[in-house]
Amino acid sequence: MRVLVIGGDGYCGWATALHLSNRGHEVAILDSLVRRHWDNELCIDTLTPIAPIQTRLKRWKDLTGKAIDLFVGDLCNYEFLKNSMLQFQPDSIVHFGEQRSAPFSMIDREHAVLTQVNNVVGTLNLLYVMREHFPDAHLVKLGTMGEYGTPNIDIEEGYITIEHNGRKDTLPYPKQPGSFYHLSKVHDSHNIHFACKIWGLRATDLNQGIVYGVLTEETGMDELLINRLDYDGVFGTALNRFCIQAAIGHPLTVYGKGGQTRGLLDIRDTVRCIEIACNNPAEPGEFRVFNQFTELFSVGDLANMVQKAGEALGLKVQVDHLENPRVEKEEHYFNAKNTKLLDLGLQPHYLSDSLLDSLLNFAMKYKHRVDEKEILPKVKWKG
Ligand code: NAD
Ligand code: USQ
Repeated sequence: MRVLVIGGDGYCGWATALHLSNRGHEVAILDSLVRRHWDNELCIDTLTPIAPIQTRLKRWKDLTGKAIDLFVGDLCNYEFLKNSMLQFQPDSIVHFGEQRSAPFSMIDREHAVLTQVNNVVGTLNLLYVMREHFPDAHLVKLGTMGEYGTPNIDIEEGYITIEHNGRKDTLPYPKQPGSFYHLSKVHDSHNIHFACKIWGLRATDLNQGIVYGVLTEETGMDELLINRLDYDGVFGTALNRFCIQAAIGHPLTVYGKGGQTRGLLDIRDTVRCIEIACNNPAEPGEFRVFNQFTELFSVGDLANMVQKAGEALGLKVQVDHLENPRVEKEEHYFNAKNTKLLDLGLQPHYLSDSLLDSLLNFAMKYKHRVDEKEILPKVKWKG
């Protein structure tokens, strides 16, 4: 299969591009490298020293003999996108290419607008290229569990059957996102759903939970293939951040009470879920939604697990409860379904002592690169 990985220089995209290439697919990466630019603007850097994309790809080719094509440019540039896709002729398009940080989208008006324009316009351009030139291709779009928010009822996979005044229908599950970033994903979902309905496109929206970990079979092959691992208060996510905080002796930064519960998954499962979605395409006209996570944890649970694993390695780990910079429920019901990917064969890597151990050891290896000033959150939802 020919798979175009949009956003293939990023955390999930890089691991996925290599995994698909290793599994024998013809892979191309399309990326504007804007994430590296945002890091520079914010004066932050990944824990790990990531090589330039061209160096990464050359190393991959030298190691495995497998070539990955590269298209450097912006998804929001329609001509560039169209020409790249006409050149590559994808069967599947895996779309990771968005601004993905909730705090980044809440910095100020400019960052909210940038996030929504970048994400919504990029996805809309892609839908139009598909309609004009690739009506049979399968779009595998990265959504987020945060589209649903934290309702007081079970979360289904995309749709819910409702009975109202004696009539019954299956409708899109209600969305209550918690940041302008998460809202951009909801807007994308609506646009993709509509495009499937009117043009007969086929799409899978993967409502992914928080990804943790850094090593996959492929990115671990060589230091030049190393993946990014964000720890800063803007792009760093909960469990990854806690491991790096533990490694440098910084108190773990639980926001508020810590009862915020989310779906999480290992990056080794992210790459596998994408492969499963590509291998089992949606039907023409179908807008299919999978919830892509393997376990539910509260932020407080995650901090306690890292504390325990860190202490077993001889680290002294303190858990702090900071004033919550976000507006979100800190204690709530959360029960989300996630059976569709399991039914298609996903065999999860559950969070284990050995994974925490390896992530903590990894963090300790690169801890000299940590800028402690970037750990505490600086962006507040209420400004
Ligand atoms: P990332 O920032 O590491 O990677 C995103 C990549 O997309 C970057 O390389 C960036 O340069 C590129 N990009 C952004 N806008 C672009 C544009 N307009 N044109 C071309 N390239 C563009 O992010 P990630 O953590 O790999 O996340 C990838 C996707 O997965 C996002 O859509 C995100 O919403 C989703 N997701 C991520 C997580 C997570 O925990 N990291 C969890 C759930 C969902
Ligand atoms: N949190 C802390 N301490 C921290 C960091 C986060 O308590 O140091 C809390 C947050 O307040 C929040 C939860 O942990 O309640 C998750 O925050 P996060 O920064 O780990 O994740 P989030 O902002 O939700 O975004 C991340 C990715 C995003 C993806 C989303 C999946 O950046 O791209 O869409 O996870 S989900 O959370 O399921 O929507």
